[in-house]
Amino acid sequence: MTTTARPALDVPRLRAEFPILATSVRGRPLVYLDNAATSQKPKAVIDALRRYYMTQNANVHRGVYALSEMATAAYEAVREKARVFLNARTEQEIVFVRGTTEAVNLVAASWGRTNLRSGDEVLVSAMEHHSNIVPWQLVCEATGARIRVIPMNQQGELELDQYERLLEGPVKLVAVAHISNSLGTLNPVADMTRLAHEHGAVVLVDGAQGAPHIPIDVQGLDADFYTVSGHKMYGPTGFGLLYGRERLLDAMPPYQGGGDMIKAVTFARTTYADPPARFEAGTPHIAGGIGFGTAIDWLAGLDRDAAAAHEQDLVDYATGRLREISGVRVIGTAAHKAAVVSFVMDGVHAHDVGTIVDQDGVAIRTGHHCAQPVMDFFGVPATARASFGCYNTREEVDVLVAALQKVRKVFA
Ligand code: 7TS
Repeated sequence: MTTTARPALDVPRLRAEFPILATSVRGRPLVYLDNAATSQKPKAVIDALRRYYMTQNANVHRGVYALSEMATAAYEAVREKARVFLNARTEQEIVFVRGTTEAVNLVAASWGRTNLRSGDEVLVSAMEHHSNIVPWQLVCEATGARIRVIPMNQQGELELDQYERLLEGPVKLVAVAHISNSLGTLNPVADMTRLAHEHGAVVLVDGAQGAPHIPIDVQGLDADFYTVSGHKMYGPTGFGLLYGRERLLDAMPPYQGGGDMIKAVTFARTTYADPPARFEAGTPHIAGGIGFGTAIDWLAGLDRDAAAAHEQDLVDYATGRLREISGVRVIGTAAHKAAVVSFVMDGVHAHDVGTIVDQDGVAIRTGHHCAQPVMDFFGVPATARASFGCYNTREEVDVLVAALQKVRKVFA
């Protein structure tokens, strides 16, 4: 069952780089299948965090002493790495943030409050994570703009003809996930961006689940904004990126006020720094940024095509094996998917599924996955979700499936 041909990726060697994958949970080897929530971290990233605090720790952008200069250089070097990682044109287009949630809130608060007016429309897709819905609702409440939803079909694919129809309206911005965290759908964001631009709308792509799984080219996608959560791509928590087209960032007001984002301050008047500093008030997560840079280096050393093929194999394999279990239904069957398999089991709440498989050391997420509208659409309260990283294996899928067979017996 586990021996058919697989894409060439040296998974045992990869796994050896992740210390936590060698640990046990409840006396069983950890089977970590919750990578969409957060990935595990390779030793190189953990070492970078430790090295920073052991040898480089100082605040950035202010000291004249050697240690602060060293910390600043190490932190700022990450901006060029991030530029290359996303294929942005300039470092000025790379804003350091906490993650996708902060990135979307920044764009909604700054770009949104400046550019949205009563009567304008913001399009979000039916499969968005709450963090790509609620910030737009907040800015719509404040400006009188309104949200419209790009519908999806029963496979969990966006209805592109409906999307084109919606674009005929007074749409100012389209906010869409690159890859859905609850369904795994890979959306055709390059096509969607082209259509939006033809209608004069700006596009934000939520890349929280994109960047970990496929090489990102913001120029190729022609996205206006692209968001990254470092912790989902083998980096530390609390650090991510907002890519913004330079022309748009230049025209945007600050998001938060404080140190590091100004040119000059008097009580009468303050002038603001140019992007990206304008959007980076306060002491940042310096160690997180440096660790994130190491995660980018680590990914650069990975054969990303082979990793994507391996993850695709896991999705296909898991989908097939789950269908062998009576009463299991896969939610999200798009033709183009990545790294996520959501499912429900007849007569068993997803939380019970999660709790029982945990007894066998299997970590999966259960619940609404911060995508309640997706649950409503499919008429389920929750799903169980296995989500893969490059280090997962078919054998781990087999452990999950065996654990699910036990769930089936318990609830027979
Ligand atoms: N957008 C998508 C598509 C996501 O999957 C997530 C997190 C976010 C935005 C928010 O990212 P954050 O890094 O700012 O928290 N998704 C999940 C998940 O699927 N399980 O836990 C978090």
